[in-house]
Amino acid sequence: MSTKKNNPSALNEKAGISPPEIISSNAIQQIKESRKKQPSSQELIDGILAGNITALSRAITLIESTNSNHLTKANEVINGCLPHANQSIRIGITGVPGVGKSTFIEAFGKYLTSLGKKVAVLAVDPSSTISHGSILGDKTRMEELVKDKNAFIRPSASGETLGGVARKTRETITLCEAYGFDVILIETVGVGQSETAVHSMVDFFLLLKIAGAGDELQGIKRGIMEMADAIVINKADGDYIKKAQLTKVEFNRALHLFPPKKSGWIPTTATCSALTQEGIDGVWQTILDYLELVHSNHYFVEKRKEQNQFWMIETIDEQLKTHFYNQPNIIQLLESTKKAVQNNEISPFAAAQTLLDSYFKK
Ligand SMILES: Nc1nc2c(ncn2[C@@H]2O[C@H](COP(=O)(O)OP(=O)(O)OP(=O)(O)O)[C@@H](O)[C@H]2O)c(=O)[nH]1
Ligand SMILES: [Mg+2]
Repeated sequence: MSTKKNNPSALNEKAGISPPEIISSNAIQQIKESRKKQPSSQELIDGILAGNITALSRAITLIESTNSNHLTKANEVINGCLPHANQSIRIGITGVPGVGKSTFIEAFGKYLTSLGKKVAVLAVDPSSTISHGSILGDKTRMEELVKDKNAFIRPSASGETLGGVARKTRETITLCEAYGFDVILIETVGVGQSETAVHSMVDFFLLLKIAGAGDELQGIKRGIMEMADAIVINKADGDYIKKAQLTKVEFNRALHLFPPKKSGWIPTTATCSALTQEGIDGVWQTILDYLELVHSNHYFVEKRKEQNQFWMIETIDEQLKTHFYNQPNIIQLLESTKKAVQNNEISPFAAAQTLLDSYFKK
């Protein structure tokens, strides 16, 4: 090893060429320092409450982490933020791919920041685990909002299950509220169960549609329409204005067939163009009207209380399931039992019972 000094290896650094800034020893030292200094949960809480966006991002990363060591710290941060949360308006936005959700959020978000509001944009997209983020993954449709200092955009957490992704978003809301965001927009894709999850974490649920396409074409299930507090027909511009208005009337008629909502709110329909921003202010006015009603009849507070309970139970369900499926003996037994069930050697119920018995006995 002592010969190393005289070794004329090509790998040795040549005199006269200084390394580029990015790998200079100074920069490396800085990176090492910042890695060493993992902020404590109290530092993160203080940072979030002081409006430090780096602290917020780091805390969200902690929530999203699958490392079980991070769980305690994440919970400490959430608990520390909780007394300062609950002050925002949470709005869920859904609609099938291509309906214009991202463009709408860009226009709506910009409108809100122009009113002096601080806006956070989150997403619930369980497919992001597979596709690495289909919604909010590309921020290209939110070019302006990304640059806005009063806006914060965070793509969907990638978890293995919808439950996991949804819980993480739910916890992220708490942090965003403690930070001081006035409006939290949560985007989801108009298919599958993610709508139900988002519906149970927001105050107002907005369904985006486009003119001309029938319900089947738009792939929207009746249940999603039933959840909506407003249906907005997007892309009402150019040649589509008339068509959009007709579609609006149709949806209005359809909405009357649904049972009345517990909130006392009668869902509204409107048209807008995320592209020209026509009608965007009207959507905000509708939300303000809604808030006025649900504050005066106390539904707002009641719904949030119910949602808190719901998320407690959901989290228990989720964690129990995760714990069950991660037991080595269950993993093993599950494989062989699955085959037995497929071959009709044992009934699905008896098989489930065997697995559960094995879980509870250990
Ligand atoms: N004419 C018109 N086009 C629009 C409007 N809003 C969105 N678009 C266009 O519709 C296309 C899809 O818009 P996006 O905002 O990406 O739609 P999305 O719902 O976010 O789609 P996914 O992220 O794939 O789910 C883009 O080409 C937009 O430019 C609108 O109000 N009018
Ligand atoms: Mg999008």
